[in-house]
Amino acid sequence: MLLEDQHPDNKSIMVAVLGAPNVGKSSLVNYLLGMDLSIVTNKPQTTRNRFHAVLTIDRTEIVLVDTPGLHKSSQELNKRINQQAREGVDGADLNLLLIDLTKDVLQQFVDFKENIDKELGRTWVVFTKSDRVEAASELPLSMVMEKAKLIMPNLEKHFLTSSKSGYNVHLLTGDICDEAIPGPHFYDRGAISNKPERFFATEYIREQAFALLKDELPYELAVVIDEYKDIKPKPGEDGASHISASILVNRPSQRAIVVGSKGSIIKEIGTRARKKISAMTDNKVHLNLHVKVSPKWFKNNFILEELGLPRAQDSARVWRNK
Ligand SMILES: Nc1nc2c(ncn2[C@@H]2O[C@H](COP(=O)(O)OP(=O)(O)OP(=O)(O)O)[C@@H](O)[C@H]2O)c(=O)[nH]1
Ligand SMILES: [Mg+2]
Repeated sequence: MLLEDQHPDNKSIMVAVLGAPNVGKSSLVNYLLGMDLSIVTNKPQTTRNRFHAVLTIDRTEIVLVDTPGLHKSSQELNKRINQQAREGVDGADLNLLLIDLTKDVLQQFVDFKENIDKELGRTWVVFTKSDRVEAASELPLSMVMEKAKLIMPNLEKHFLTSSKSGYNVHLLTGDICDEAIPGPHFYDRGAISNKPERFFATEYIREQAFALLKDELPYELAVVIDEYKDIKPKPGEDGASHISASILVNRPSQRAIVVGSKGSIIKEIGTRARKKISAMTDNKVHLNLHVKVSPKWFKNNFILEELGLPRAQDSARVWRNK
């Protein structure tokens, strides 16, 4: 629904942020937004749901669509995560295809074309992590682009960036603004996402679990909210959010690891997540965390839908022969 009473000079653009897992999509979204909204870890497949992150510069609204990293997998959870990424391009005016300079660059174009499995509209290439490559500004990126266009002919220009140092991100922002289309904004001024605070609360808990746990465990856990109550401030008393959440794991042995010795790990996850939720909501937060064994939750349609991951409509077509 469009907002009413809009300024006649308003412009808007929707930009899908795409690429393989771990290339730096969420880091770029956060840098552009100027806040740590999207979760970032050093592990691939951190982002599971696509969402809008909204940034307004003067009269221009940029709606960034953060998406999960596209990858090959025949597992139900990953198929649904991939579907989130594929649907992220629907309605986008522009796509940013992020390519990690620390990995095989051309292979990323080949893999992306195969995994996205649909025609993309206008697409710019954003080479990421320039700070991790020696003499990055001397890389023959124009030559790389010529080869990449043989794989994906609709690629337009490219940028060499770092979300760590901010290198060239302002150029990207400026060029995106230049492409914005005159017309009304989709979001109220001040709105930063289409997802509610409770979504980000689960994300911040999962982010800390990803950071503190290793091996396959991060991929076999999920977070669901059991209760989220906002208590309004009273005279002389601050308001607070009371949140109860469950970390779902696949096996009892995983429960013991997430809880940790004398509850040390779950306590640390809770402390770190609470700080981040509190910063986001600008409110005091009471966070109650539990660990629940929910065998094969990642194959359970009911739980996957609750996690915002509906069944991939075309999974049969996309994943045949794989
Ligand atoms: N040095 C450096 N590291 C970066 C940069 N951008 C991202 N990273 C790191 O790369 C890792 C992955 O970053 P994310 O932003 O989570 O990547 P993503 O593409 O969103 O990953 P998924 O959500 O798993 O698809 C993290 O450890 C980041 O800190 C960058 O410009 N420079
Ligand atoms: Mg991400």
